[in-house]
Amino acid sequence: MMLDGCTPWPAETAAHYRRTGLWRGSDLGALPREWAAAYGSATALVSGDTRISYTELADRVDRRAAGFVREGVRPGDRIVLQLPNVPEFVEVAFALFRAGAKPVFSLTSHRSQEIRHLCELSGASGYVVPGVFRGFDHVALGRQIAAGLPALRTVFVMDAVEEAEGSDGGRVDVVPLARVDGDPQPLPANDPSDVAFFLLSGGTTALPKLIPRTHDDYAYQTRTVAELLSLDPASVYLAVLPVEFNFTWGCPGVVGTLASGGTVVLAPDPTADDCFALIERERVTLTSVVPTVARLWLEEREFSDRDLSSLEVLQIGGARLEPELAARIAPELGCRLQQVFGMAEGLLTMSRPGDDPHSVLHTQGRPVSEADEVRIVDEQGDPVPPGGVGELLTRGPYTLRGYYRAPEHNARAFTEDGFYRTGDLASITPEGRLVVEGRIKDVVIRGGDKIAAGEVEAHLLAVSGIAAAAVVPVPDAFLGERIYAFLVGRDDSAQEPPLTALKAALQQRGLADYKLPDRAEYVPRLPLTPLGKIDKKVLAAAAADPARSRDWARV
Ligand code: OOB
Repeated sequence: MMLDGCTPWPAETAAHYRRTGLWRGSDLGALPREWAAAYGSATALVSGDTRISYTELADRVDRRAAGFVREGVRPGDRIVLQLPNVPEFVEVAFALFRAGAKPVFSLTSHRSQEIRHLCELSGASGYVVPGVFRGFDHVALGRQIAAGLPALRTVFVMDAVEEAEGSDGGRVDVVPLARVDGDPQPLPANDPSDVAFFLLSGGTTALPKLIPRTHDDYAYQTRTVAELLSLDPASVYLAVLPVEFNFTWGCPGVVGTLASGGTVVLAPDPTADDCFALIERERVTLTSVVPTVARLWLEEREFSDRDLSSLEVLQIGGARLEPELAARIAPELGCRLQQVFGMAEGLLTMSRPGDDPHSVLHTQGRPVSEADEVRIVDEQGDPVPPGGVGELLTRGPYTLRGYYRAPEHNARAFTEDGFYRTGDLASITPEGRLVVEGRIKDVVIRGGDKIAAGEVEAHLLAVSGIAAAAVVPVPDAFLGERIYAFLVGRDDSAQEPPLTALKAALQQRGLADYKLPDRAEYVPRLPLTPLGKIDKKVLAAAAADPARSRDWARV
């Protein structure tokens, strides 16, 4: 049974996935103990000078799970988890799985807008935070949100905090993670078909959506990708991107590496300095980055004498990888490139070890599962001729059937027969490899971060002086894309806030920094399509070509 508000796979499909051995009745909460039995004193996690063995990890997870239960966490509870790349992230996530609670993976860059929405949508009873991180006080945010959300009872804090009463009058409990500890106790097993945790959607709508990932589907995903990469106890994975990103958490990432008996090294940030040093020191064999980070690393490589010879595979995904950049990976970093196209919603495609060099540079490889179904369709939803470009639809054993608590959005985002409309444009080569050709969804992909245009527009409209707003991507050599906002001011042009004021106003509203427009331009009006919608194609073309005269603005 899946948590209320989720869409299960149809019973026959689920039975088929079980019969064919894809779904094996996994319980993510039970994994650390199973791994400890298999890999014992081997190193599971490395963070700074801290090294944690498999046995220690399982012990910590058991003690924390007991602690969460003592603090009132119950099976089915949703808990927003917002921690950086530290061992506590892994421990807390597995402890919550173990306690039957469902962590909602949020980004550390999320601020009050995102966190309040996630808490509200998920009905979270708890919020796990670092304390003050990169100058931002997450405890204060937790108190502030809890004041308006009675369901949110506890803020769990990684760093030591003063247990002073906050502005909420002490209604929310602020509990240091150090206190989330107890003698291990028997806890009920999880239903493998139930939600284990929620990932965030890159989104197309004004408010981010939650993606339920089940125990069975995620165990299947991580196992399949780990096998595809032949991971084993000698594998050392460097978690460079935030661990809560599906790419880092399970493609094969943290979970796939631990399931294989390997070592996960947590990088505090993606800088070449830090990461090259960790690759050298820990003899890292595999890591995954977005194209922007790969570009940074290539730029830094010539100035670094770090020994990167242990690195076997660099996975690159999350945004379009230019073939020019792809071609530099093997010669300049001395490792194999694996292209990864993926999404928090499920489907993953990857190039394979034996693939011919041309396809590794120019395609995003094949779906990782034999059971992944992909369709390329035209605007009417009809299949395009072989090799043609169209929207990519998919369903399969680890692709969601519905967002959490979003019936109306689900009716649009899925076909009647359960295919997820990715919003990506793709074609398939005669060899069955996917080539991402663009997208129809209204999203900016800035350095791998996904920004829903509608979300930023809604906030811009709330800024005084703005009558209309349209956000489009503009190509950028370093970040891939940046955020370009076209704005129509209210009557008086003296009232048009400049970019710095706009950014400040959006930050003031509590929007995460990575969603702030990089450029804003005022126009007399926004161009419309014949159907009366804002013509974003025209805007995107205009944004990309500053020299072009903006005739449409005067139409
Ligand atoms: C990954 O997941 P999300 O959920 O942050 O973003 C998914 C979207 C895709 O729909 C596509 O628009 C874009 O990101 N994308 C790519 C891409 N990989 C993802 N666009 C072009 N080329 C690629 N290789 O981004 C994600 C999740 C798991 C593994 C890897 C990436």
